[in-house]
Amino acid sequence: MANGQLNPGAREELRRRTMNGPRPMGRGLLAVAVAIPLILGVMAGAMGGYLLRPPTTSATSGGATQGFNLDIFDFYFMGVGGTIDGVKNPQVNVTLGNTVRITVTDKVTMMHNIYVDGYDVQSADVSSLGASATISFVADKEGTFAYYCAIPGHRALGMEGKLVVGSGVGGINTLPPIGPEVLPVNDIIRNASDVPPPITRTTPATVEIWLNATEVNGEIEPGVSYLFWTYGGQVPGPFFRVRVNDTVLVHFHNDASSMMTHSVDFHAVTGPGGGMAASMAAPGEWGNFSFKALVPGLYLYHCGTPDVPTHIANGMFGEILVQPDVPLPPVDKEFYVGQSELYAKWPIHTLGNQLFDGQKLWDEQPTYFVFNGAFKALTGAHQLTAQVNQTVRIYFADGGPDFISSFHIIGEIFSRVWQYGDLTDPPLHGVQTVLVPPGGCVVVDLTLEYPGDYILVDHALLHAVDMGAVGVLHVTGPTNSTIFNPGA
Ligand SMILES: [Cu+2]
Repeated sequence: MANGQLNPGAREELRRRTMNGPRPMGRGLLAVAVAIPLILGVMAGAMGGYLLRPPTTSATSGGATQGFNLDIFDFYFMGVGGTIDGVKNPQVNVTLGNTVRITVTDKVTMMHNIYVDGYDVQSADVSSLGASATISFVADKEGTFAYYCAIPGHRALGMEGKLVVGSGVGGINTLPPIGPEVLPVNDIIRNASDVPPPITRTTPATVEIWLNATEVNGEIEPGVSYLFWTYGGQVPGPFFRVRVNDTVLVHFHNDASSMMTHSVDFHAVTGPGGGMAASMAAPGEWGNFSFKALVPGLYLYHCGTPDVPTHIANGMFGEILVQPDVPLPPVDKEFYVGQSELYAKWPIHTLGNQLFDGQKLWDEQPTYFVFNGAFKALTGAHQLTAQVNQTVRIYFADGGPDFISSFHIIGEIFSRVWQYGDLTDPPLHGVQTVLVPPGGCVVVDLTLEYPGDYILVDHALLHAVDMGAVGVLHVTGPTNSTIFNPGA
């Protein structure tokens, strides 16, 4: 069972880092060797504020009381006693009108809890071996309801079972109301022009790059806030530029305010995990490593902390360009665009504070597709601008985590395409749409001959016009009726 294997791996990873972990290279922070329980304790304590709602332990009068015990492991529930004894994520059957009492006991040291859908009851978090918590509620709604661990990502990793009340048919199983909008929000939209200038150096060097993981409230669309997990406070993370054969010192820091452990896996790295294990850092920690940029190209980077798809979907990806010996042809403007999906609890356009929904991720049912973090982000104040007769280059990545992008610009044709971000081979010419896999990149050039608004889309058009993967390239300058004549 894959879920059962994940934890020993993660645990081993933590143990290894604790014993042999890298020493911070920068800003004078000291590496502190701490025992695993302490690391996990810090993580647990830091995540304590991440409850969907305050712990609920309601004892209400009902019929008879039915009690159940569940042991908690990473990442599943295990029935204890009675008909559920030894059953993984057991179905819990109760009689309509009875009082249900469920006690969960932590058999590991990672933080977990139990939440019951439809009844909106959540236990206190348990995070130490043998710690337990109990929920109690009256099963007054007939139907089948999910119970699961409400720590972000844990439901998707397999911590879910069913509560069947009465016949299990029907009943009220609606979403609780969306929370009020969390304010203030930060602008998490990465400006598409946020690209460092080309490297003009002609020989390799040692370069240092700095990356800070932060969890910040931003807007998916006006009136819809969401807790993004970011590199540097924006989505995608900062654009890095190095040169082939450079030695790159990566200074990865997980902000002390974070609730989660984070890391970074650079696809430009030749080495285990792309640096994921070497950079794994609990809140407030550093995880540093170096690598040699052996192969030119445009590469994705992303968080490698389990559950990885959750971390990417919440915003943790970016691009690093490894410039070739022979530079690409110069252009007038360069832009940076990253596509990804958002998986939200409530339907698209629901106003308020959205929450990540691990089940939607598990089911591969995104709520939004976005460029640079938010619904139709690269429009209005964030649109791309250029002039007639300019050449434009777009560095495009698909962070995913799960969907291919069919990148297209309505009304334009890519004059050069470095497919898959390969900068060693000659580009393609005259391409309308490029396929970009999750975990991949592409470099495209355009020449601009006629003014107007050119729309960047994922040409799986539902992803664009309805679900948000839209940008505008606003081109100003003189018209030319031999190129395009709207009145002919
Ligand atoms: Cu992360």
